[in-house]
Amino acid sequence: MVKVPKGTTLVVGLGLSGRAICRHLGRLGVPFMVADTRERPPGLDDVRAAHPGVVIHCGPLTDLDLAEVEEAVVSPGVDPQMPGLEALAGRTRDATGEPVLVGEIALFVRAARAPIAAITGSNAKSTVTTLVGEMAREAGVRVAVGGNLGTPALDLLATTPDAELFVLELSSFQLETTPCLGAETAAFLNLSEDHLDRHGDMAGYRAAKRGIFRGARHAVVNAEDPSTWPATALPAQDRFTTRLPEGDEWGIARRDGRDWLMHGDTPLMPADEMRLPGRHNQANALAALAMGHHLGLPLAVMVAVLRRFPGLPHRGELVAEVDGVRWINDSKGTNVGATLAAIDGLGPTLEGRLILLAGGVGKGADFRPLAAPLARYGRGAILFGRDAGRLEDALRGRLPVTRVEDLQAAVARAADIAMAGDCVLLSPACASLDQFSDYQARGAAFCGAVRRLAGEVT
Ligand code: UMA
Ligand code: ADP
Repeated sequence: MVKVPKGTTLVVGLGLSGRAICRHLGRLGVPFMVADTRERPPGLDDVRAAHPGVVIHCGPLTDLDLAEVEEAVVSPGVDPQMPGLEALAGRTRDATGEPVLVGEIALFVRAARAPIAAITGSNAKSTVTTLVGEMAREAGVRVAVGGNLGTPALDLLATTPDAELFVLELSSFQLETTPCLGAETAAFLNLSEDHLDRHGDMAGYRAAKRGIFRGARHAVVNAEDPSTWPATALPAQDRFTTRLPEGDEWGIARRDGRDWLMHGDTPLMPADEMRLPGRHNQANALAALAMGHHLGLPLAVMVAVLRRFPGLPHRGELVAEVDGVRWINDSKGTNVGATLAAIDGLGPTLEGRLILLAGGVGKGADFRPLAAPLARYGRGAILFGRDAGRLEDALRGRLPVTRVEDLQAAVARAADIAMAGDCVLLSPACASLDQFSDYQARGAAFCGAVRRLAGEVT
């Protein structure tokens, strides 16, 4: 047994968040040690060099004696129920009464001196987070943007010490270990199946996400998705919808033959002047506008950002058009809800002409909701990766389905069957970790394969 000494904080995980937690505790002068369940975790050499003398335990957490640990700060990828940690459940710190087991965001809340705009949801978090950040920056606010999006929240405290606003994308993993976020504005965008392998069921997943509202002054919720609504009313709340707005909702109305983004009765901008395509992105824009409005950002500035924002890489990104076939990289479509949005966004112009490339780690999801839209819009589905068999079971008989070994083979197969006017969409409905380091690597592999194809053709 390795004893964690009295008064010592335990950092669990040596990934991006774990290293940021170590840097933060180092800056505060808090005594800490580190543990990771893996034999050779990714940040080992980095942490050894940055924090000489700090004890690092690699291996099962059941090897640790946590009887006197001051606080355990776990990384988002670490399940708080994991063997070795379960004994901490329900334990509180004598000094503060806070739970002994928390995550990185709890430390962030304690240290942050500027308001927080926080965004969660099964999908569209990164897009809305980036939009709100861009809107604030363009309005002259000193803003720091990060969280699940990439830069760990705790690093923002050091990189932007004079921040006037923090815009954070937060995952269910991060919210689960945050006792009270206290956001100035908190958005819960949508809920569809994801991470059931970790949260057990939809109720557990939803409860974790709803944590975004703890201590919030203002909520932004999806009028069409009651599962995003807070359990108890907050001081202020805005609702967005892709339908005609009721009351002062943010919504869409048809005026003079065009769809307009609206706030209640007030037209804001024609939806087709946004660079982001599709109905789902109009919902994302409305959520960002509602948050920005609450933060006091000028409408003209927000609209200008929506006019120019091209979208993030790997989210419905057009890679190339080869011989009349469009190839689209939606590698960030890592769950069924995201892939449905991508298909629905493209589908109506593509009756029978969509070829979907999907597969990877399904995280326990039910793939059957993909069957009906694919039967309508799809020419075929090409499946790869660990859960290709489960996808095939869900789609069999609804459209032609082919199983291949990997993404390279899927691209080659798609090139064989695609005809001019078709669209090949990589939107895997799965995580990438069986065959890639992350969704970016998967998207980059797809883009590379498509560009090679384009090179061979031209
Ligand atoms: N791990 C172990 N043992 C450990 C610690 C981690 O096996 O002791 C494994 C985890 O199970 C996981 C991997 O290591 O498979 C990484 O986990 P981590 O918590 O160390 O991850 P970080 O590198 O800190 O990255 C995390 C987020 N990752 C996760 O939540 C899994 C990143 O979101 C985020 O960008 C980063 O913090 C900065 O805040 C990625 C993600 O996939 C993009 N998020 C999920 C999503 O968006 O769906 C939630
Ligand atoms: P997140 O950070 O939540 O994963 P992103 O902004 O990165 O969200 O988008 C991820 C994927 O979600 C995109 O690739 C797209 O397919 C899908 N998506 C975007 N907007 C929406 C929406 N409003 N509803 C459902 N899916 C969406």
